[in-house]
Amino acid sequence: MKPGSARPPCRNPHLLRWVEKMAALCEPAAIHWVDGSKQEYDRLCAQLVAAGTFTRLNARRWPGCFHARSDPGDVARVEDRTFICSYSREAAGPNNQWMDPFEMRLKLRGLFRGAMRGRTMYVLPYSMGPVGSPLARIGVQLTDSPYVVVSMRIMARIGLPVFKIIDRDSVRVVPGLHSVGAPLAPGAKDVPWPCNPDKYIVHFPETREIWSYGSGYGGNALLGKKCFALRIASNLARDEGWLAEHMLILGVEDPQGEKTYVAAAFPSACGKTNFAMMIPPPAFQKQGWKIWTVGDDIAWLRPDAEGRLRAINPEAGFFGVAPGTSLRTNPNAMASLARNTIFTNTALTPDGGVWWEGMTDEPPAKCQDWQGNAWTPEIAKATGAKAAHPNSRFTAPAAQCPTIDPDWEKPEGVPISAIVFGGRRAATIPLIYQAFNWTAGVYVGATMGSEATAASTGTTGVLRRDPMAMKPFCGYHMGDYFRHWIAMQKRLSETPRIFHVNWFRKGADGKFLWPGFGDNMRVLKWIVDRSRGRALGRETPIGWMPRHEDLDWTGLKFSREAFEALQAVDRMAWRGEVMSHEELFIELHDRLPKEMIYERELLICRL
Ligand code: O2Y
Ligand code: MN
Repeated sequence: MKPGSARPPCRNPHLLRWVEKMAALCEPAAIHWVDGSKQEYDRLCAQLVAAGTFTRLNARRWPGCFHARSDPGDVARVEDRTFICSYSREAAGPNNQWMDPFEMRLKLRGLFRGAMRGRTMYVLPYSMGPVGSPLARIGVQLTDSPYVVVSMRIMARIGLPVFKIIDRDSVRVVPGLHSVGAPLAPGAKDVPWPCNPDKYIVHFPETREIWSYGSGYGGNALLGKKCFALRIASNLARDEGWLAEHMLILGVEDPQGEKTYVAAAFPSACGKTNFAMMIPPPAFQKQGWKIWTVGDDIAWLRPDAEGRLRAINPEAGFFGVAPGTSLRTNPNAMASLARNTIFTNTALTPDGGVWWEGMTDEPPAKCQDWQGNAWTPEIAKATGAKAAHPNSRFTAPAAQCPTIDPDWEKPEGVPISAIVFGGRRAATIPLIYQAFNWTAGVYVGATMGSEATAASTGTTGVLRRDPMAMKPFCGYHMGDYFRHWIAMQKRLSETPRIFHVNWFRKGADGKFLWPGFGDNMRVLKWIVDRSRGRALGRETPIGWMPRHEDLDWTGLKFSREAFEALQAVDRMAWRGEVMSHEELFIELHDRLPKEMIYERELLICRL
């Protein structure tokens, strides 16, 4: 170990050797073994304040909260710099950017050589899922970013309890090497957000490794989230017979106190966090309906000994989009982020608070925008400048959510009765329908699409096929992924029912046809009742649909005609839709399971 290193709190020889090798490559000035304690967190936050990376927020209004401003060139996941370096290009599939793993290793060795000079290398052990849960998996991230360490303390379970598991069970660990790619020359002054314009987010699926270079932001840098819990875990899941999915998990409690758990996959920026924390309409609350939150972004689903699909949220926090989050749209998120939260790229108000577009009806009279410039509503009017970056985020502990499910950390997970797919579609796709069976449901998920918004790189309004919301996250060939989904049915004694929702259908006047938010509860109730075999529906060419009388309208006037417009299946438009499925299938043809072709043909016949 380098001089000045603390003693490793871990004896695992593989881990010790790897840390030593990576330290020899990256040449950090010191090594810090992360214990995960509150004292360590406080020390690192104070260090980040001193470095100018963090601003401590007004302790009375925002207790325990910090604000960070990233480099303007490091504000989001970089899909075009993300690689799946499997041994063969075919294994990665056309859905991933591939590079020869030997070439990539050579490239990375060059980039990482001396990359941590002048910085501390943190050895950060983390558990995705409750520590010790049979569904949890362990990773160790080496990083030169203290911002990443404190963020990971919110987003995952980290530190000594994880080292203990590594020592006790000699479990296989997913190694992740991360550097912001900004070595410090002796005596050089650091910048508040070091990073490198050259970015590489690289996954080696066979060896389960992650190498991330150049970014300190979100999904690029907090390796437990998208890199491990989705891209690497999707490979683990395929090999081990489970599912690693881009899904929220919620529990619906009915007036009798019976809980039904639902997992839902919506593409990025389609309201997963809002849905996961939904507050039912007053009339439903009065009857005793309640929504419980298990997770807002990722679900690991595995059949138990009885063949029941069980799910855990592998994360421990929310990395939510700030703009649009308010007491009106998501009071539970607002309560979750009211303390002990890190805000990145939001605006900073003169009284030491944070603000973002949509947080309040009235903007502050003045503030500093996400880049530290003076911002006023007048400037915004004249220039269109946003106070907060559209992808600004809050990193908040999930345990602070008022609706966090009492069983959210249950080691065996919660039983899943329904799976919901959804996207942002202005036309054609009805509010809600149920797939006829598991394979038809896999087809529904495989062909789902969404009209692009700010968080992704596409232009607004352009339809992007995003199978199971996993396009940016499936760490292998999407055709093989569909095959794995189909095969999962055989492992299940009871298959969850599969549904598709679209909260975003618009009328001829360009207005949304559905009020959304709490009223989504009406749809969720039908989903729960269908999954429990106690609700009626009508058969249509695309699946089972509720009739007007099948939804509970208590407290909302929504006419039969309006509902029929929302649920209309326009056969001509659907034929166009099915034709466009072919584009996706052609792209995946070499590994597309036959079942997908059959399902498409059946759908065409029904239309
Ligand atoms: O831009 C980023 O790094 C964050 S992306 C993200 C964060 C939380 C949940 N989901 C996503 C996503 O892109 O799906
Ligand atoms: Mn996501």
